[in-house]
Amino acid sequence: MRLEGRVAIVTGAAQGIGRAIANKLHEEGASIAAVDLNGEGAGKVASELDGLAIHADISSEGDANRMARETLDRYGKIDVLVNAAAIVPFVSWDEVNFAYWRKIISVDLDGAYLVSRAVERPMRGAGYGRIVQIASNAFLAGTPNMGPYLAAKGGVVGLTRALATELGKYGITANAVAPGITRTEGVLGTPHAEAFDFVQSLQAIPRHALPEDIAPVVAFLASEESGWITGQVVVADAGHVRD
Ligand code: NAD
Ligand code: 4PL
Repeated sequence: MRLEGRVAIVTGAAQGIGRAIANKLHEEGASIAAVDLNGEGAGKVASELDGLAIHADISSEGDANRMARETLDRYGKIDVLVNAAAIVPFVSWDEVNFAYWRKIISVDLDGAYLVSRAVERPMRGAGYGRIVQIASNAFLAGTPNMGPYLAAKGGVVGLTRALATELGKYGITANAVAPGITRTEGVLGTPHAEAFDFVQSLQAIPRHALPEDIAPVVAFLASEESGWITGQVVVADAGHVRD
């Protein structure tokens, strides 16, 4: 129970990797604020975990600030932010236009900034915080059909380094977990679903990744005991990409 007495916000908690993270952090003792654009899905997860559901769009500054406020109203503090909400696109490069580029950047990068900023002030006041972004090994591998996503996730790595530098003096760490292709509702609903066997052939461990393979890595970085690690990206992909 590494998170006993802790309060954790998890964005993208309605399904997939975010949902597995919410479950894991709750299992470790944390109170959970489940945030999602899918309000019904967030409500279902929150009720399973006796947590707080927040229907919010992370790309909206007003929603991001309301997310922090509602969590503080209910639980009185924010110890952990895990930002797992994102659009995971499959789009050929020739189909990418500027409006689509902006859409992906606004959720996958601007959203990461907005939710981090929203929790920063209460964490600073408390002198403690753990911020964990979900990046992707696609940024390292240069995975096809995800152009704006690669750019956004690279930006998330830069944001993570900036947050670590700027907030370390307040007792706040910032890290990212970079999963490889993982069996989630989002990805299984796209042509990425056909890539699992190929990617498996590049992994050291020959099976498909599940959201439950990612959640324990996040739980460690969300815990007090990871306190000497900050500004890092932990790749969790069965050895697909190695730097
Ligand atoms: P998913 O599509 O299954 O779930 C994403 C969740 O985020 C959904 O519930 C969706 O409603 C929510 N969401 C989307 N836009 C939002 C917004 N603007 N505001 C609030 N909520 C929003 O995705 P997943 O595969 O579970 O991915 C979760 C995270 O893991 C993402 O950051 C993704 O980039 C990352 N990731 C996924 C994979 C993979 O292969 N599944 C690999 C590497 C990284
Ligand atoms: C290797 O982040 O990292 C497909 C879909 N393949 O979302 C990802 C790889 C996908 C990835 C990702």
